[in-house]
Amino acid sequence: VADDVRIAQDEKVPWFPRKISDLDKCNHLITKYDPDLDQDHPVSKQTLCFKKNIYPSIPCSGDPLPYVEYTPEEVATWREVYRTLTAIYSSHACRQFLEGLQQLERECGYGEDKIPQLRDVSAFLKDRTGFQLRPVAGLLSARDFLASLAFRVFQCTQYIRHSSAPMHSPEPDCCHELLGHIPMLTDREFAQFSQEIGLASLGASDEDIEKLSTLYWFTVEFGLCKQNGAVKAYGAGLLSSYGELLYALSNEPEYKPFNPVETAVQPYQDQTFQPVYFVSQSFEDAKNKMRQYSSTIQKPFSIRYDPYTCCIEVLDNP
Ligand code: HBI
Ligand code: FE
Repeated sequence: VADDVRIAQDEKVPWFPRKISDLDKCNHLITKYDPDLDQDHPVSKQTLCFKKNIYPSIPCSGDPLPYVEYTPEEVATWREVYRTLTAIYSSHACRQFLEGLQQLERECGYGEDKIPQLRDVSAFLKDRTGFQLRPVAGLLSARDFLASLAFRVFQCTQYIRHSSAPMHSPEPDCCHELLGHIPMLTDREFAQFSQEIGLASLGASDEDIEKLSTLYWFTVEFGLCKQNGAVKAYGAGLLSSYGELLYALSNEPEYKPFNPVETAVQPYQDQTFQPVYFVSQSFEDAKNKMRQYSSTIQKPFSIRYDPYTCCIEVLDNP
């Protein structure tokens, strides 16, 4: 209690979740595309229904994730995305991704004929790496999104892009989550890397959140890594985009070695392909570099995650 009071009084420290149920308060959506106003980005009726009705009422802990009945049109969109992407994974995706996807196909019902249900995928991940999914209605603020990673919770959209543009989605949808992110989250080293970005974000200043977002962008979303002398993709934004996956591994873009201090201030945008990609030597190397970087973020306290209680312990800096 004393800790709570002290930190609450220090107005320089933004609020952050201490226990997993606090994630119910990490639900600040960012409206980038308002489907009512932006006619260039059609969304399905079901997406609208998700966005407007269902999600605000789903608590983080407790009720099982809802099963969704997808329409035949939606399954057709999934099939096209699945077929197109799986055709190039073996040459373009990193080993951990391929192994994860294989396990999901064998043990979690992944395939082109049906859209995997978040409830099943969440249970599968929980067994592998302790990650669990939480349905979300769209883009969250960077602070809320990163905070959930600290608890090994991945906030995940459950609706699918519009059928008129199966290979493109301006916002995350379940194709991006299920094909881009989930296979990587079955890997222990990568899961730990993801959680550590989240832990670094708790109570960080807006400026540090901005840098951590950028690091997240160039690793978890658009990261490349060296494997057996070749460059492979591990970023979910690449692994869920046929066009950019081909482009990123062509000889057109610039590559730089992953180095958090430099990567954190690299400008980026989400409207076209990235002009530069960062290449890690391995996840272990990326994790060590990120840990070193995080230790330089100034906070008036330090934190520790207690895996038994899934709570954050706050410790005073000596
Ligand atoms: N919200 N739902 C959702 N999914 C994301 O991948 C996501 C987000 N909000 C912010 C974000 N990603 C990144 O741009 C980083 O800022 C963390
Ligand atoms: Fe993503």
